[in-house]
Amino acid sequence: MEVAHQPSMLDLAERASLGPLTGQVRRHQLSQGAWVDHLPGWVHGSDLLLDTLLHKVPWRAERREMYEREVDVPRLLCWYGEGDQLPDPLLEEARERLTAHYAPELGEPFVTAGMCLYRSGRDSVAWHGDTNGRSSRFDTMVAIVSFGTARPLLLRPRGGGSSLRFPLGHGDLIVMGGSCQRTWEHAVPKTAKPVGPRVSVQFRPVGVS
Ligand SMILES: O=C(O)CCC(=O)C(=O)O
Repeated sequence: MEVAHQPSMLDLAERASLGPLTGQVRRHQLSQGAWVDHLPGWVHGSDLLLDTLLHKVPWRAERREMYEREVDVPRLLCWYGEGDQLPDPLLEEARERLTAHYAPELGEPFVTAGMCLYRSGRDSVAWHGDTNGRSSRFDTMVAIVSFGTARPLLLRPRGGGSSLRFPLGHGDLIVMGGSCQRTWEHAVPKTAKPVGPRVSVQFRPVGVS
């Protein structure tokens, strides 16, 4: 995948590694039983991993129906299901560490890894909740680790209200939990600014997408 990318001067580790979660993740309580945990810079040396993700992931372009027309989905995608080997061992470690940290609340492991590549500011995802499967009726968690240029993830209550903004890139972690997928929506808007690529890795329990 040829996407121009300039490494961050703030993240020049020689090897990618994960920082601690306990005592570092900050929880934001939202309304209606939703919450968001946030930890900037969880992955140290995240730009090394960005390169691997850009080159090793078999990115796919998708099309979808909109207003009776087929249009390009404005980002590239890849899905790693249960048992699929992830493109870098650090991602396997991240999934294990998240499973261990959230086990008392989640009660099941993070299993799948959805990946999105935002090639430039023209790529985006519109307001939505991850409500396919069990998350349409039950509380769950979606943990997102971001690589590359920070792009804002916006969150707002379903049905309207003011939004929260989390700039996510360079190894940042966000976990959407509780009723967040049912009662809140999230989006990554387009930007006219000249931005580099961002890869989002979303870990979910089985049956949630
Ligand atoms: O880019 C992100 O981190 C959000 C991705 C997302 O909302 C999704 O794929 O459902």
